Amino acid sequence: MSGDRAILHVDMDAFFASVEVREQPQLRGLPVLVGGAGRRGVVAAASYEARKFGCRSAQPMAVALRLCPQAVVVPPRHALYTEVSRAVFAVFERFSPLVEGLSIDEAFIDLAGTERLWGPPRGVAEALRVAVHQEVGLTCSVGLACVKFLAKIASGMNKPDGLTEIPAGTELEFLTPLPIGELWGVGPRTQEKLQRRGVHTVGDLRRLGEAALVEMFGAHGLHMHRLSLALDERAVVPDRAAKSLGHEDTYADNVVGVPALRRCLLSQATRVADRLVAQGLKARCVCLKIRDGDFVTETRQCTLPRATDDYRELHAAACRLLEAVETEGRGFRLTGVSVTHFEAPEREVQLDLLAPASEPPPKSAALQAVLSAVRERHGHQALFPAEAGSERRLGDTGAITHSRPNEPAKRRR
Ligand code: DCP
Ligand code: MG
Repeated sequence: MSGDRAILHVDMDAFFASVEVREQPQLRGLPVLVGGAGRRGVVAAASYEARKFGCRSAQPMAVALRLCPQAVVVPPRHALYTEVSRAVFAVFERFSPLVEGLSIDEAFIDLAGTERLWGPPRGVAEALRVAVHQEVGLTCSVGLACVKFLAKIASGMNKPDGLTEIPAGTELEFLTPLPIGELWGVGPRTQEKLQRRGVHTVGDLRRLGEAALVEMFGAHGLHMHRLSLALDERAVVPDRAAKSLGHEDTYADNVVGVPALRRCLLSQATRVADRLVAQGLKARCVCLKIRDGDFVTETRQCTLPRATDDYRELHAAACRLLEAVETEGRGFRLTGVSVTHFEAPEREVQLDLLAPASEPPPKSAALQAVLSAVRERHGHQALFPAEAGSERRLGDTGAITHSRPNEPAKRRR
């Protein structure tokens, strides 16, 4: 997988049930159901022995017990599972700083830059599985691929206690026979619509083509088409890192009029771009924050057609957002530009090769990197776009914002 991204998706096997078996070794080898035993009880986790009888998570306990009357029912101990989850994530974090938790027992791990320390990705995946087993006493299943969604599909393929690698270059071959429902974001309604067009597998979807998919589903169609080509530019965003970054300024005197506001936004777009470059990130979503003299705050956001770290693209987006703000007769005490939805830049480069010729010239990326590097070394005023002007700012350095607006909803840790 050299030269490519290497992403692991790790998912613990029958997590709650396995923790209970670890705690009560007499349960090993038995069908175990963790969940409420009452009349309305639901199965949270079923051991693989219980699954042979058709028992599943989210099943009413009464149904599970009808399928497997000899199952041992164990009431859940959530505090214990949270503690074990922390121990498991601590092992993950030894292998890479780029760990993104999806739920209590599941994470993406980006192995970028770990090769010198840990060797090739497959070996890392094996070592991680051994470490989790030795140190926490549980098994997990791991998928290894060049993009997130493939790693996630792969981890489910050899459960429990499995390792599935999708070697670089075999992604399309792997995807072709898969049912479309395996793709992220392809729910029952989308599946039904596609099946009416004779699309059952990812290969069928690819053959249907981008134009037809966009016509049927808009942006979602484009997204599905890209997935069918194994293109998934989503970065592994570590939980500890910011999921948005931005810059805002509070002004000594209210800023009045669109030209002056645009200058403020240019200054902020430039700072945000510099920080994106410094962190090797590009962002797809731009957010404008603006507060008037009466402390009325408005925020607006938009999604860009492609991820960027270019101050001009960020500034243009912020100015478009400004057009939707009523500026007549108002003075503004604060403006801010922030970005979210980061993508891995190396993936972007690859996409550029496939993109139509209307993309900005590569010169722009090089220019942004040079400008950022100069400002990094000589301070922010060293190479500031002349049009940015110099509104008198208060709290100029303290206004860097970091937040995590995209905390995965499913997370239960
Ligand atoms: N969980 C729950 N209710 C659900 C699904 C899951 O309480 N409807 C809890 C119990 C699971 C844990 O979350 O043990 C992890 O969920 P998974 O979907 O990863 O399922 P398991 O880890 O139990 O099994 P698998 O081996 O399929 O991952
Ligand atoms: Mg699991």
